[in-house]
Amino acid sequence: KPTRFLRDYRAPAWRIDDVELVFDLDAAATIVQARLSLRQDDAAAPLELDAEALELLELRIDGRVLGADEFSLAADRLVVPGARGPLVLESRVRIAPERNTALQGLYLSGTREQGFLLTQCEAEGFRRITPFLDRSDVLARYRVTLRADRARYPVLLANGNADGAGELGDGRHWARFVDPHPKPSYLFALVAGRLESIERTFVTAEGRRVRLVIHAEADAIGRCGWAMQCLEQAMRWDEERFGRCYDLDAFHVVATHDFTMGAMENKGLNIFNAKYLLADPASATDDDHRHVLAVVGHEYFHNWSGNRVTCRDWFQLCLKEGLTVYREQEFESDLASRTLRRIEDVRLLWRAQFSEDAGPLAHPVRPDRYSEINNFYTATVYEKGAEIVRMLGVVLGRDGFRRGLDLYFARHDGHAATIEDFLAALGDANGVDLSPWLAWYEQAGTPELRASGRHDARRRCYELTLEQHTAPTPGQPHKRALPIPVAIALFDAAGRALPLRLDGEDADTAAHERVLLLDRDAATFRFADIDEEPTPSLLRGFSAPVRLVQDTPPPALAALARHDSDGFNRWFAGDALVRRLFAQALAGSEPDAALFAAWTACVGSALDDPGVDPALAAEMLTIADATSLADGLADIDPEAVHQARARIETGLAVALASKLVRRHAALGDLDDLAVDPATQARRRLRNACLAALCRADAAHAPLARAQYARARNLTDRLAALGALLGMRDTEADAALADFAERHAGDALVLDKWFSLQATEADPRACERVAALLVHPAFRWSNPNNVYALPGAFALRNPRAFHRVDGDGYRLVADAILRLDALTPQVAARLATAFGAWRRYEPLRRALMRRELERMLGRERLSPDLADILGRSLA
Ligand code: HT7
Ligand code: ZN
Repeated sequence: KPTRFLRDYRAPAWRIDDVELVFDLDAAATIVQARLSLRQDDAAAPLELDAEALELLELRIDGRVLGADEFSLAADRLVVPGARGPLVLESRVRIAPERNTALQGLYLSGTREQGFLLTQCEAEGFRRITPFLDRSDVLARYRVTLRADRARYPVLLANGNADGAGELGDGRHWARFVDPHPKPSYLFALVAGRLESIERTFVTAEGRRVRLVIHAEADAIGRCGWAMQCLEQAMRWDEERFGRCYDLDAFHVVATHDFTMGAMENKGLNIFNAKYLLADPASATDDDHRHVLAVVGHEYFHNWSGNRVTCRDWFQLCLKEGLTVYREQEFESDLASRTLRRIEDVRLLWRAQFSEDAGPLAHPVRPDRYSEINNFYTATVYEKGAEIVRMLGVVLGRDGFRRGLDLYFARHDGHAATIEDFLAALGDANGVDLSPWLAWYEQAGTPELRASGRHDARRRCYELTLEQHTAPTPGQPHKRALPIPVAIALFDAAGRALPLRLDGEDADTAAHERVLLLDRDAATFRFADIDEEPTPSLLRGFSAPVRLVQDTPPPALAALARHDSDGFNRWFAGDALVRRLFAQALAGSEPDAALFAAWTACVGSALDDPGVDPALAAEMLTIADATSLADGLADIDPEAVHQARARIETGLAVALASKLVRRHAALGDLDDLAVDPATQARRRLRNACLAALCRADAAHAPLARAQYARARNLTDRLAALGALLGMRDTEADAALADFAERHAGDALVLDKWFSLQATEADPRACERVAALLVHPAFRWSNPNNVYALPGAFALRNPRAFHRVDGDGYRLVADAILRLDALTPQVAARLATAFGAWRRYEPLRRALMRRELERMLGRERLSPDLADILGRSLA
């Protein structure tokens, strides 16, 4: 595919005001009739429509059938050179949903006999349904009629409000939908098939009665209750926190097992990967329950941040995704544990985004070029995009941010907007110029923030010097200084937060926590009235997505890890200690005994203190993963990273064994089936204790065996199985077999079983994965299976993937090539596992490069995969 550039953006030459679609649905051959009312804004521009994988049966303009010489149809484009607007274009095309394994456009979920039809149109799938101006700045009103065999497709759904239904004879029926809200084509959706549903009524703050309907196949409908509760909570929360109400008579949600991503926010008809919709304690873990809450919220929140106000073009993808991830994070933080959500988000940012930013696939949050847009649904666009919104929230404050968002929605409702529009609305509502923040969207790479403090006893002040530096990334050799908000508190020796008054400020206004803005390469902030050397707590709540390098001595970090009033920063300080220990272990030296003792004492005190949130204690016990610990390293030897990490992790467990036994026992009597945040937090801690104990000493195996045998929920059963597998217990294989038998036929649970084996930090996981690829429950055409097995192996098992004999690389490269012929988007996602190849030691580097070149040398690669491989090797 040719590269597209942001700088080449032109407003559409033609626009579509109204769309009428009629579908005659059938898995083998569906006929789509479209009637488009087109307007011409640029008299010189020919009519060019996007069209892919369509068999064109007929084309008319203003009722007249066009002859073959009046238009041309190439691989991706339908051109009508002589057309002059305004006009009505009618097309009739045939498509084959059951042969659509790319899962974009109209496709079949499940089998021809049992499955159902559905669509996925973001980003460019609508052009695989009908010829169209398939770009997000063409907003049209849709009227859609679905016709199908009633017995085979009893449920018919499309966006908008229902507008009639009836019989057609021959056992066929029809249903019509009208969507009053103009929308871009990527938000179009239809669903047809045999589905069951659950339903509730929701009355919005504006008084609208809305039918909430969740649809799933018969064997899954019993697991939709949790998602319904989450949906109601999300709708209420968006009204209360952001003043956003729902705007149609019905909101439909559908679960499918065949989906390349998490879910899709189609207007009034969200479609979900079953993994993020179905949940009950027997078949979903606590984490799954929280993910359902977050994803249901995320898709619902898109109704405003994405649908009512959409993106002008795909370069602006972060406009809807960054903002919606931020809204989702706030939703979960308000409803469950804010500290836990923040720790998890930062862990994800470090693991997925910082590493993306450090390699050849690095790109700005708003890319300025792309060849395949599907490859830009990345951690950078989503997670770093959300971090930018969070920073704006920090500098504007809660009320200022709300004012700004209100103005953004009011100004751009029903339109397609840009990042500049977003910053202008937030700035205008608060009387500030936010244009310097554009640099965060335009510049790739993770800034390094250096902080050094100096206490001046004579002048009773504390000087904090902050410096920023961003290393070059592909295509961006020189970096600008960014505005970096640094939330800070200073603690005295007794752990009390000190009033923070900068030199020259009024004494009365001193707050105990404040935000410093570093908006140049370096700056020094001088705090007055500081009598003794304070302990600085920096970047509180992780106020900016930077790599913090601080000169805070270990005893001060240990003090923060014990007493910081910000739960996130307690964990953050503990993590800083872990990283220093890890650096020593990796260098081959014995970890500093005092440092080790200080760290284990912090974790131990979190374990002992009943006043500490158990979720925080669990996180303090769970050290950073290998990918995140290797952040910033060159010539990585994954085996050495594994050994160094294991040494620290096991050392902690051994040092705290008696405390772990005590806390594990004390947490013994939890309600097995409760999923409220408090119970989840205690269960999390209990399972973190179990994992640590099993790591410390094989003598604890009976605890894991007993938990496996007794478990009544999936969280406990899976945690016990993981512990047995990790310690290579003699009963691990029997437990694995038991688990597979117990959950046979449950695809989502078996995916966890696949993942557990694929991510076991043992080089032999490679052979295990190879064997599981022919397991009857594994299907190459199912993205969840692929992400759970070869995907988990490639992206979450660095020790085995990077096996020094290169077998891990070969296994994954073979899988990618096989997948590319089926579902290119999934193949491309897996191929990102090779992206960081230049950061590894010479042998691995050569082996990875060889596999990249082998894949790139294959004929007929998809544009998706060719793009990732080409950029990786550039
Ligand atoms: N907005 C959704 C994106 C999405 C997608 C993109 C490309 C191909 C398939 C896809 N399925 C869903 C997801 C979201 O809510 O962020
Ligand atoms: Zn989204």
